[in-house]
Amino acid sequence: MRSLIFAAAFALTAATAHAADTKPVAENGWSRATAVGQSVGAGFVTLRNPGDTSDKLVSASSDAAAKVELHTHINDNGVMKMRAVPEIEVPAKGSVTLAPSGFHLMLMGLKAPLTEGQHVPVTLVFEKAGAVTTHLMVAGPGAKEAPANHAH
Ligand SMILES: [Cu+2]
Repeated sequence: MRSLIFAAAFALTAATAHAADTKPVAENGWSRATAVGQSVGAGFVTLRNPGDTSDKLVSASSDAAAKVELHTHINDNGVMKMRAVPEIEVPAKGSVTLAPSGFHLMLMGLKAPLTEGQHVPVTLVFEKAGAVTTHLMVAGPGAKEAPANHAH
C-alpha cells in the first residue's frame, strides 16, 4: 500500500514538474563534534519547500570535507545500516527533516575535526532550485538533537 502511494506521488510529481519559483529553505542545520582522526561526520537539517512543485536534494558539498554524500539508515534484520541515496525528495508545500536514524548528510574525508560551537558551511544542490547555502552548527559528540539555539 505504501509503495502504491509513493508511486502515485512520483507520477504526479513527474507530470507537474516545472521550474520552482520559490527555493527550498534549509533550517536548523547541525552536526556533532568528531574525535581527532575520525574521517567522517554526519549532518542534519530541515529542508522546507514553500514552492508549488516538489524538488529533490541531489547533492551537497562543504569546504570542511572532501565530499558530502546523501545517506539514509535502513533496518537490515534489526541492524541499522547506512546507505547512500541518489536524492532526497522535498514535497511541495512540505518539508523533510534529516535527523539521526534517518536521512542525513555524510561528510566524508573531514579536513579537520568538527568542534562544538563551530559553524560548518554546506552547499545543498536541488534538482530544480539549484544551490542553497546553509551551515551546520556543531553540537557535542553524541548529541541526539540540534543545539538549543544558535548562540554566538
Ligand atoms: Cu551516513
